[in-house]
Amino acid sequence: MKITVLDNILQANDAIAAEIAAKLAAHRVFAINLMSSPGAGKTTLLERTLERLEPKGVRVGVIEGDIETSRDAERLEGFNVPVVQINTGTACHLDANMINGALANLDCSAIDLLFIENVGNLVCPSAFDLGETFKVALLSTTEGEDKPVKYPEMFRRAEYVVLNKIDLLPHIDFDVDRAIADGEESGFVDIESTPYLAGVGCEVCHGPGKTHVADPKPGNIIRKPPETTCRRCHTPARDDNFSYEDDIKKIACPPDDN
Ligand SMILES: Nc1nc2c(ncn2[C@@H]2O[C@H](COP(=O)(O)OP(=O)(O)O)[C@@H](O)[C@H]2O)c(=O)[nH]1
Ligand SMILES: [Mg+2]
Ligand SMILES: [Zn+2]
Repeated sequence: MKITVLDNILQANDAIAAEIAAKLAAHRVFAINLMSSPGAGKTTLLERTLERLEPKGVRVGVIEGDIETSRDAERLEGFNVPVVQINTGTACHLDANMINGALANLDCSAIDLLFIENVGNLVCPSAFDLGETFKVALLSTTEGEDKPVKYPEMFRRAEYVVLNKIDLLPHIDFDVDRAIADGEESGFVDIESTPYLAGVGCEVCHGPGKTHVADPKPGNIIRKPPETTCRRCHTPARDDNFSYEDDIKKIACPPDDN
């Protein structure tokens, strides 16, 4: 019964989101729904972005979503952009109905780009379409590299993910490659995105899993990567059952070759 109710809420939301999308398209407004956990740096990113867009003459509008206060809207006061603050009260996400209300206070014919700063929360904001052009999820290094894998919907539904606070990388234990790779089927993505994982794990035997499944040529297969290679991914924290001697047999290709 509960599931039916939730479906209805999301359906009603999607209908309003579709109207918003049509309205924005009619005014040629590009809209970005900015989502992250609290404090990941959404407002800071907006500040830095507005600094850069203002001299270029891009006409920007902002909708700020917060449970309480208009502090984020106040931070943008120095910029010559219209800002509408939504206070959600107890709601932990923005929905399309709230955006509809905010748009009544924003002249869509006077803007080219609309930023919507969602409520800081890695869970439900991703479920509520707002009629945006793109969803952008921010992940900051101080949150830990496991957040994409623990909150998969947020990072799966976002068209773009921005990794923020990279200036802090030298001071904290955050593995950029793993943050990116955890969202992928096979870990290794490509040499630019995940250089650390190149030649690690199953990739060492046959390249990225997806590629191998599509074209399982036996050429270029390394039969037995050294244990140190495997242990770069199969750390005690990630895989406490890992046994090099047993597990190496499972990835042999063909299987009886090891
Ligand atoms: N070191 C560092 N701090 C940042 C960065 N971006 C934001 N912050 C800080 O993180 C805190 C939260 O930022 P804020 O923009 O309010 O996050 P929001 O809650 O997602 O809007 C503030 O103290 C910012 O100064 C960054 O790239 N590096
Ligand atoms: Mg903010
Ligand atoms: Zn919520």
